[in-house]
Amino acid sequence: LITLQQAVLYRSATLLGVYKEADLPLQAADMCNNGKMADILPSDDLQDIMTPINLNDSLIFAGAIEVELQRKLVVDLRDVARLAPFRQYETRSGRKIGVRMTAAGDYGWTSDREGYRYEPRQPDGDPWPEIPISLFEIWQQYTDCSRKPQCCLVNYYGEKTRMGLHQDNDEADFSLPVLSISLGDDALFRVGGRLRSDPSKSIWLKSGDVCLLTGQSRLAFHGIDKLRLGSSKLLPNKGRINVTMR
Ligand code: MD6
Ligand code: FE
Repeated sequence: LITLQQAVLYRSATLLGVYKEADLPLQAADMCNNGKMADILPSDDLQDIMTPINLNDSLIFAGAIEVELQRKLVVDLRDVARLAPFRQYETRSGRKIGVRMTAAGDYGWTSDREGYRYEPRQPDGDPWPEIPISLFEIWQQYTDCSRKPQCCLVNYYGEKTRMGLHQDNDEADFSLPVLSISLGDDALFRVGGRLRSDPSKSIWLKSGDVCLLTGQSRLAFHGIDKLRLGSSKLLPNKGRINVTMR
């Protein structure tokens, strides 16, 4: 677990605080995981069903979501994309990010020449659509966290799209997990440690896999090195969707 000092350090770097208690007094951290820290996940029920792969303390539930539900998630994500189209954002330096992104929930992740941040509105001023219930149910099942995720980020990877090593550290409370769902083509996922230079391990994430960054791995550097384009039949135009809730 991160020390308090580290937490304060990370918090000062927070842009717009997701899970900021002052903004959301009804969502106190102790509502999560029945008052326990959210580091001993998943719920007991789930551990009976499936043992996750532990990759540098990230937890990977291989094949967690069956094909029928994967299809339903894609349908629901199309509805999200109708209200909040996938966009190609720029970084502060003006470089175009290869992954196309949209979001649902109270906040979406955006980036432009002013940098990246969580925003309560889309770049065109519209609010983000609601997080589909189908996705929220997966959050509930795998995190044992009674709080709703405030941001559901949806990333689309086409041919040759990568995601550089990064930490998910713009949230206000790192005792809460980040859950990811992979849909479509296989992707080579790399997870290291708290430092960019820490040794890393890799695994091919497949359609229907659920991955949790929680506890020791919550602030681990991670990224996507490459795709196996066309390895899945789920998305008619190939590619991969990764959904992360936090
Ligand atoms: C991806 N995943 O799978 C990138 N972040 O396309 C992430 O960036 C990620 O898998 C936080 C938690 C789990 C993840
Ligand atoms: Fe991430």
